[in-house]
Amino acid sequence: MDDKIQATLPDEKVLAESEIDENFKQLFKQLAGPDLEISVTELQTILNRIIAKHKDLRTKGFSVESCRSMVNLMDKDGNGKLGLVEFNVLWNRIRNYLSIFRKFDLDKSGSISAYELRLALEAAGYRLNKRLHELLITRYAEPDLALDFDSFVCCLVRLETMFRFFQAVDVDRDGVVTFDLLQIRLYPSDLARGRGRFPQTRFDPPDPV
Ligand SMILES: [Ca+2]
Ligand SMILES: [Ca+2]
Ligand SMILES: [Ca+2]
Repeated sequence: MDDKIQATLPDEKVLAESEIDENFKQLFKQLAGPDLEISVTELQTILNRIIAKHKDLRTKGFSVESCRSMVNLMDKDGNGKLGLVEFNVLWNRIRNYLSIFRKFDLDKSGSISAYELRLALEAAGYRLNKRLHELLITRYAEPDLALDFDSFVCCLVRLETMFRFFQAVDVDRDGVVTFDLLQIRLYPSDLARGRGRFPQTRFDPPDPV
């Protein structure tokens, strides 16, 4: 099997505060409370309230750990919470993941099997090798080797963030990133939080697990 790991992802719209529609802003205000920031536990409450309405999805709910991991991945300004713009990006991703989940849950089991995951990721633009697929299953699947909805979301948030980060720094798209001081200055929060592994001159996409 081809060992190359690639992703062809559509550009992600990161809307500025002024571009986000009023309904979403109102929703955000209710969810975020007076500090206008969504904390890890607020995110957990929100997501679990949403999935409770979708009875066709298999899940034991989003754990604090998975919500913390998502906040860390989406927290661009590094304040440990999600502001309006950051939450809008996550919200749009989750909506997209929900429709992918439904579309590729071919046997309507409410979960995503290893086979369904492969098809879903391919449709989403990822070409992963066998080893990475196995790693994802090991990391995110239940004992029956299928992913619950919450694990699927966490898996895709991580995968997408890693690949977008990689593409953002791989400006000449040759699959190899050479870090220089300028690039490091552009992504200080990523580096500070130790996202990925950074060998001295080359950066290959890290295993997103
Ligand atoms: Ca809050
Ligand atoms: Ca933030
Ligand atoms: Ca299924």
